[in-house]
Amino acid sequence: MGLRNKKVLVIGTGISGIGAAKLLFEAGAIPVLYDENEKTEAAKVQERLPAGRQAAVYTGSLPESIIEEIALAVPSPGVPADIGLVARLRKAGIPVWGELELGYRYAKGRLAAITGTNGKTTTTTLVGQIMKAYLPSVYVAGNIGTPYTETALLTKEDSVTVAEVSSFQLETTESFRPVVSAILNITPDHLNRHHSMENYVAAKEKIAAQQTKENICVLNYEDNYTREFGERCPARVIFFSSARKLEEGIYLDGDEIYMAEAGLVKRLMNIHEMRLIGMCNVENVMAAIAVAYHMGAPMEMILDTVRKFRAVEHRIEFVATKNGVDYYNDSKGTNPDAAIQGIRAMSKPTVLIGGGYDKQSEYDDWIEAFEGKVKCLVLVGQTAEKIEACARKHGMGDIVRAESFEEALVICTEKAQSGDAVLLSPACASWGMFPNYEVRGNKFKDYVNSL
Ligand code: UMA
Repeated sequence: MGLRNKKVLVIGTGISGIGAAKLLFEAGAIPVLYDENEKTEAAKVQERLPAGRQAAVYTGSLPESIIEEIALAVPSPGVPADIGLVARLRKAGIPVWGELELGYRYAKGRLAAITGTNGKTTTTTLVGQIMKAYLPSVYVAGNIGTPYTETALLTKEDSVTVAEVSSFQLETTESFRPVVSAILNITPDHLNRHHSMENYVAAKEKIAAQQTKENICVLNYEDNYTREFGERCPARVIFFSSARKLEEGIYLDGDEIYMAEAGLVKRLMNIHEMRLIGMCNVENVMAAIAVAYHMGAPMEMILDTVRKFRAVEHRIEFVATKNGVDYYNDSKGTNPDAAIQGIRAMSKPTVLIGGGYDKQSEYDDWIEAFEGKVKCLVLVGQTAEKIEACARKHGMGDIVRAESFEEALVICTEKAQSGDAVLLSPACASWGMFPNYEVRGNKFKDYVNSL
């Protein structure tokens, strides 16, 4: 569909909405911006548009007449695909392309896309660094923080985009077709948005929906959902495994990573050559190697970048040692499964900060993963009560509820003694207390650095 001179409704005026509007201006379309939040100031939204460009901005409610004027709607990732407005648009026969789909339709060059409940930021960042070492025109975009619509405009035929994609974004894709895709793992998350595990898994699998056997989909053999998906995936599947030798694919045997390809087995590296910690990161590295290799990067260049790569910010990130206590920021542990990786990576008695926005998660597996390492659990936010009840059920004794994040920080410092660790790995999103996990993680780091 050509968009020249057509009115396009952009739903949401966060970074994706502004990215989409910029792309639409370039495509000759007429973006109309709408944000459900009545506190959004239209003038402030205008200021974020490119100089000299004007768009109609509606906040709070959208006049019904607009629906009759538009040719396309572009919801932001945070807009659920089943809300009333989106349903009305679909009923009126208006195509709905999510911001990711819009970016995809205008991007040039080749695309590698990575999803998964956990590890996608680390894997995307690593693949991005590898591809940048290899090629001159590489963009890293998507859920990682730079909307895909922003970088799509910059891409050329010889560009490579490495995109982190979320289930929120994949839900509203149609023609999205990466050259190489990857699903790292699927564990319960965002169930309040997707309503069921089945819907969440279906959204993740959309990453490969338009792929064919000419394309590659990298999947985790040790995850039941992704292993099973491998049997019906439309792309050529490359598995990775942290627990068994594979006849074809990338796997861990002892401390060594191997690649089996067309009957040949090649040793790639020892995991102690990596600067990342935790088995989750071994899996991320294996997936990144597979993605980069199938995007054409030479293996020596891939391994060289892996050896130099450090943890991404907010993911089991070492902050500092203060008064003999090691402080780790895992603010990106926004669901129980991610937080399990966080606590597993700890080797000292740990004071743990948990709690935040309620995504209707279950916390049993996370609390079982403490394995006696958590000497005190400090809880904040909407989920504090639910987590406390769950932790008590599992026999956890020292639990403190803090009224604010600041109070939680002070309690941690009081509770931790020399030789202990303090870990912020909340198992919950930051929403409600912070705009995003980065702000939460930075607050933690600022506090630690001020000690
Ligand atoms: N809004 C509506 N109607 C709604 C919902 C939201 O109008 O029904 C409005 C809000 O009032 C707000 C705007 O939409 O003004 C926010 O849009 P958004 O929530 O899509 O946020 P963006 O700022 O555009 O950021 C989005 C992603 N956010 C979400 O998916 C919630 C960012 O992922 C992503 O980095 C960015 O696009 C660029 O691609 C964040 C995230 O938390 C990091 N992702 C989840 C996760 O990783 O678990 C999926």
